[in-house]
Amino acid sequence: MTRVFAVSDIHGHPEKLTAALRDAGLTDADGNWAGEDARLWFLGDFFDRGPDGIGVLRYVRGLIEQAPDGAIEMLLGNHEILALGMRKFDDTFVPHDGITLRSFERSWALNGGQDRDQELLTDDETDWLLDRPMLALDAGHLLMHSDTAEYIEWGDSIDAINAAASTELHSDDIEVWWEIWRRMTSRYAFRGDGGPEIARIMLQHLGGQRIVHGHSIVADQLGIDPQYLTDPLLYADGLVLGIDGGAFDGGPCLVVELEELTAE
Ligand SMILES: [Mn+2]
Repeated sequence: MTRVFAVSDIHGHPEKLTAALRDAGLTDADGNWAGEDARLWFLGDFFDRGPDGIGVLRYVRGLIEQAPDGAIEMLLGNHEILALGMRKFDDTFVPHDGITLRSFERSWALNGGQDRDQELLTDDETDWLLDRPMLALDAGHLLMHSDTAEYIEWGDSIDAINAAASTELHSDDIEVWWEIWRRMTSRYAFRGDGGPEIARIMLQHLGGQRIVHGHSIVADQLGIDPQYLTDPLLYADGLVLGIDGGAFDGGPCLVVELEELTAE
């Protein structure tokens, strides 16, 4: 049976990613793909906070070339939207009703944007990122970057959501882009008393038996320092798996094998 893995929120730390993939047996001692027919999902946030988002992107694209077609896929995170929005719109103000000044440059600076990533990002890399999806389903797992229900604002199926978001990402409207960034930056939808019900509704609409997400650091949810985290967190009545180890904040890069789940 094909083994399926997910990793998220590498945030500019390629050295943590390469070590974690090697430990999981997905790459060899030289960092080359050794996962045979395993599948590996990146759940977004290559960029910002840590120093070398470009290094993460280039390493992953190299692995994709080495692996069989479709073995490695990447979903977009909010920090891809932020990095691409910064590149596209820079300090242009976003029109809105409030009194604060809004721009991608301001949000990018506030959220750990790195000058070097902006300087090195190529047109080819930008085009590739713009064609990545938001959501996927594999081995009974609904895969997404952010722990938010706002994805369903784009549509009522994975394909509809990916298509609608892709159309918006290919627009030049800053207000459209800002709304994508806002949606993907929301979080904690599956925590608390109402969390399991939100998760259940997402799974009913989009498919899968369990949601897997990054974006919100698992150690924060447990009230521990990220350096002590060793495992992902299953919560919301077992319907949701959080895998963001907090790599930029002293935590591990978790490469998580997903068990095969089948419909009841
Ligand atoms: Mn994120």
